[in-house]
Amino acid sequence: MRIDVLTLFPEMFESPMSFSILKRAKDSGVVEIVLTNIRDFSKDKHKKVDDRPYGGGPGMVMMCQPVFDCFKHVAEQSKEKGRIILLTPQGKPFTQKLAAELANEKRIILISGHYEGFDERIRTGLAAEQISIGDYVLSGGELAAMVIIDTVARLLPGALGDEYSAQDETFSESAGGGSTSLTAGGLEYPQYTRPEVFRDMKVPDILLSGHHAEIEKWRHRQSLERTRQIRPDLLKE
Ligand code: 6GU
Repeated sequence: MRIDVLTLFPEMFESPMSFSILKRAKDSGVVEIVLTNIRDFSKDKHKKVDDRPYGGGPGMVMMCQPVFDCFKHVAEQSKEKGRIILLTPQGKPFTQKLAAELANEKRIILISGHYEGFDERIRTGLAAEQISIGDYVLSGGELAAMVIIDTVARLLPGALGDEYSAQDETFSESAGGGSTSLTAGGLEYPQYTRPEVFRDMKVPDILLSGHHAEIEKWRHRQSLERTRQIRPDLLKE
């Protein structure tokens, strides 16, 4: 899969992509991530990319020219049109389901804004869909783009190494990984590892009992109870 990112801050992406699963997915060619700096396409003599909003109001708005020219340059690098996605708090919510859908694409093009937002003609002119990663405001779309890249990349075939994929099979009902916290639409049950007792806190007896059927039942009950307490909205679905 090819993921293009149009951004004013390509350097922000370096560290998250240099570790763990994302690094391996990149190194093994499962995913190709291409960062392009929008500012390089500004035709303004001061490389301006934002301006004051018509009608007044606070903040600055991302201008059409640099984004349209940057997009044209990026689009032409591959025959694949791809899904064109604008990162904004006004977008549809990013979910595991949407991540799975994006993981089926050959290419996605993420456009990260900064400042108060994008000139509306960027969305309409590029026929971009808008995605938000949650109901809070980030100072830019870069962190949102990284969240999407990480979530999508780990779903690609071959992205998770052997030690992970083996676990995935054990928990085949989970939303996509041994380390996921979502189990069949609810929250994950509590996990423990060695030692059996740490500072007087003991691992539940049931987990040491070897009764696999009972352990499964316990985990299911724990999962349901946690979901009811913390995320009742997930049970209504
Ligand atoms: Cl995609 N962008 C910004 N700036 N803030 C957000 C967001 C995106 N998703 C949630 N908050």
